[in-house]
Amino acid sequence: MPDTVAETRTTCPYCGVGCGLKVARDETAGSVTVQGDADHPANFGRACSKGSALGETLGLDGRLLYPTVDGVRVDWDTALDRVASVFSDTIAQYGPDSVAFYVSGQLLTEDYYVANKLMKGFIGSGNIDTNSRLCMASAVAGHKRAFGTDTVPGIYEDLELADLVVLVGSNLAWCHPVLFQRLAAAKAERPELTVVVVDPRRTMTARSADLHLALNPGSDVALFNGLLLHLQDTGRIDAEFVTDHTNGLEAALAAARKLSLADVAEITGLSQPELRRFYDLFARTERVVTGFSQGVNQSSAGSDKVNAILNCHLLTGRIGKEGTGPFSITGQPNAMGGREVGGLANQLACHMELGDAEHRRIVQTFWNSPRIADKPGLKAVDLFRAVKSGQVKAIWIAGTNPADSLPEADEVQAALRACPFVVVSDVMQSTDTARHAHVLLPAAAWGEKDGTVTNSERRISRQRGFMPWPGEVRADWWIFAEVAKRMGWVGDFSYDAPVDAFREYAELSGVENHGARDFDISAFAAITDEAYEALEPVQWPCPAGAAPRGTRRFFADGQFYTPDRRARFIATAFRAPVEQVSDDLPFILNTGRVRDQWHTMTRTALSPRLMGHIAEPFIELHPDDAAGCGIAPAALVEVKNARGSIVVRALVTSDQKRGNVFVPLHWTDQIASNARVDVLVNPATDPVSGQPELKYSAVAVQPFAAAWYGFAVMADAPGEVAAGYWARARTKAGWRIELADPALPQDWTEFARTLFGFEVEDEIDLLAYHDAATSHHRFAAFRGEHLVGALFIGPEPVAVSRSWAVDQLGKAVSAPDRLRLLAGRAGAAQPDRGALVCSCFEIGAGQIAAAVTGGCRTVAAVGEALQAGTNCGSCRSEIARIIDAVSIQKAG
Ligand SMILES: Nc1nc2c(c(=O)[nH]1)N[C@H]1C(S)=C(S)[C@@H](COP(=O)(O)OP(=O)(O)OC[C@H]3O[C@@H](n4cnc5c(=O)[nH]c(N)nc54)[C@H](O)[C@@H]3O)O[C@H]1N2
Ligand SMILES: Nc1nc2c(c(=O)[nH]1)N[C@H]1C(S)=C(S)[C@@H](COP(=O)(O)OP(=O)(O)OC[C@H]3O[C@@H](n4cnc5c(=O)[nH]c(N)nc54)[C@H](O)[C@@H]3O)O[C@H]1N2
Ligand code: SF4
Ligand SMILES: [Mo]
Repeated sequence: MPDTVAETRTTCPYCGVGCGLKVARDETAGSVTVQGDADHPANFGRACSKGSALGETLGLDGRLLYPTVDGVRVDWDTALDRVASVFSDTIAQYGPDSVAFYVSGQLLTEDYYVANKLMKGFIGSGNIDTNSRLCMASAVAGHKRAFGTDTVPGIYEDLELADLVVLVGSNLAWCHPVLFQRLAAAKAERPELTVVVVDPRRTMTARSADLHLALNPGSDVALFNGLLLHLQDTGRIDAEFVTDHTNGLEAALAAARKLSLADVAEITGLSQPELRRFYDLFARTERVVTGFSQGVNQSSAGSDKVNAILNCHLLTGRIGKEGTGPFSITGQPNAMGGREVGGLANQLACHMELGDAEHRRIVQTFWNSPRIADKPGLKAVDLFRAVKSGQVKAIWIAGTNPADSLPEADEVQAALRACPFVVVSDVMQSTDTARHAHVLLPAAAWGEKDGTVTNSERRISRQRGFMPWPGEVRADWWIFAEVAKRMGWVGDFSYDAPVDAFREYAELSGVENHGARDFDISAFAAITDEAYEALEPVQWPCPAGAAPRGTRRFFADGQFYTPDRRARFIATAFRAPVEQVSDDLPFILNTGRVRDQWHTMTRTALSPRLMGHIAEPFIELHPDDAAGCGIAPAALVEVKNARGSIVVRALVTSDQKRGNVFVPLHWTDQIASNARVDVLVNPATDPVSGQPELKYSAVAVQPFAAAWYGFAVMADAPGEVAAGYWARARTKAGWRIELADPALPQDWTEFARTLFGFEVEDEIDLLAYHDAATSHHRFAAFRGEHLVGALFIGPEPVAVSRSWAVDQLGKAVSAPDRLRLLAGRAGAAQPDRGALVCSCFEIGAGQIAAAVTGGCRTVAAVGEALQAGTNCGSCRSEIARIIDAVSIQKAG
């Protein structure tokens, strides 16, 4: 390795798998390469497409670099004084509950701890909630009801050691790709390992499963209640475990008995043979792991769904043992850490409860704080309603983008507009939330900041900085601490470095604990600066006195954290989702993620590779529904209900059930004209957890009446876009944009110049082709030899090969080829690459299909021929799907 290359071991900032990464930064070239860390026990060297593309997201394009107040750049003192004084004045005038923080599972533990301490222990309000309310709250509530505490009993290895893995409401292949790869590798080695996927959609994960149960959305409680009864009635139970270590079975069984198998079949939409097959499989397999994620949590019955699953594991005693257990798969890199520090409005730090007077005493004494919140604060959805109603008058949002990610998102925007004082800490200048901020605070980003995160298997890992800090960015913990000091609590927030907060937090976890609370990392209470710097990934608990390795699994001994140390069965009765479809709103809107984007795309959209996978917001709908609504494949669709409407591209597929549609949550106003799906989403919440029902809203769909459609590539960012529909994406050499509008522009040439952002004096050679009869218009713009823009317009969705057009940008094009380019056809010598499948080697669907036609029949063979799927492996299931599709075509 050359001298100028520095290597850093750190942790991925995306999903809750928490992969260790090795980053090599060439200080001379300024380039960064990222690969999986072979020594990290979460991933053993693997990394998915998003982790591998991190190097492409580290530029300063769009970064927020300086504090601003009312849009004007100021120095830090001015900004911090402003935040502290407005918060202090508001509290003085209206009381502590008139202010709030809304934070994020993407903050580091140290940031989170400091923010939570300030709000709950010093301001004295419970009004700090986090985007984990949208993500993990139902899992937390379910765990607490059953175990007395929010404990994930198992570890990743259990998925590999199990004989049956049931994935409920989890698209593991796309959302936790490295954990999925570990599972796939275990299955390849032991084909008897059976995978069942419970998801209304046929996802990439479902395609790879032995059994896919495409249940009706919202019906999981009925499915698992049926399973509980089956286990009981066939005697497949651990009677000793139930007698010695649990309470409440009778009530749970009584609730489950309300439905017969026929009722369960009716509610879930699954056939009785399908149900029996699943129930038998579960009953006769001892080593079962049930992994669950947002199809479970994001529901008005989320907590009951969680407990219905936990009930089945308690009845069979399949918990805490190798290869068994319920497993809540966490979303964000520090979703778990946020739960530990008590970021939710009803918790205190270190798994202590705001509602428990003893816990309040312990924490207040330790913090030596003037007051401590004595009641839970407002939960996310209610919090923003309170902002709208004026009850909350100052809000500080850090590391999350609620204008896009909360249900009823236009109401959230209205709340932010109405709020007298909005502070936003972010790493990006322009987000849909930041545009409402009175004070914008520039945070240090991944690669700059330092601290710890905890992954889905309770493993604490270090994120380490390796980049210089640009502009005047600061660490989130520092920003919160500086405001706290300015509010008068100087001594209580004098941390010099994240390690100071970490030590304090570790110490608190051990105070008056003695095994009474699961979360204990007091072994680190006196960790030295050097040891923190060198900290290896470690699973909690790590109590003081014990070797800091941690116990690997919880509950093997049957000891839970309830007062009588027994686990609790919870009686769960099936309830239908809150919002129902009707003649006017006949479709159930499901929402979620795609493989290569992260939430509101503030970082993943910077990567051309990641944008190459799916470059446009879309709606998946069943072919019959599409036909019934007059929607052709690739047409634009308006999706709407009383809350609002969006416009997205139709992806017609039988992977959807009839009557169900799916739209990803990712696209925002920064990237598309009108595709914020949360505008449509129902704000109903689970009564126990407060988690919103993000997966079930009623909508109508109809064709978006476009007079014309367009597609363009351009070297510079699009100028003014005079079109009702647009969606843009970065490419290697510039940008691509999809366009459409109900009205024709006056003059296409003018339209093209404006779109490309050309000034009159620019020396541009603009070639045009018009076919008045067919209403096709094409433009190609050259600066010297080089193509700097191409625009294709037609009355139908434009059929030009996107990958080909993207590849032409920036190329020198000779005169004869310019005409071919205008024709928008790939030359014979340039086969169409098709939509990007393998982000790592940039291999498209067209190339893979060609390889399959040429004889490659397995994923491995495609890998050998094209390299596709041989690096991060995130696309292997998509390659398999193409092999299937092409083989069927050939056979047919
Ligand atoms: N690529 C990518 N990965 C990510 C993220 C990302 O933004 N992009 N975000 C991370 C975060 S924060 C999270 S929380 C996780 C989420 O990870 P997942 O929960 O796996 O992802 P989702 O796509 O939100 O939803 C999972 C599935 O739930 C299904 N579902 C909907 N309704 C129901 C139902 O009623 N019952 C059942 N059983 N299933 C249902 C949906 O069809 C969907 O396929 O992903 C993490 N990983
Ligand atoms: N319809 C629908 N809605 C959903 C979901 C769904 O499945 N369907 N899923 C929900 C779930 S599970 C989640 S987790 C949320 C996620 O939703 P959000 O949290 O709103 O989404 P992100 O895009 O991750 O927002 C993170 C913000 O923090 C900024 N940021 C990045 N790094 C840092 C940093 O170090 N410090 C600071 N201060 N800021 C930083 C980013 O630029 C970005 O603006 O969405 C929820 N909303
Ligand atoms: S699976 Fe991918 S996104 Fe998740 S932590 Fe690992 S590399 Fe990051
Ligand atoms: Mo999440």
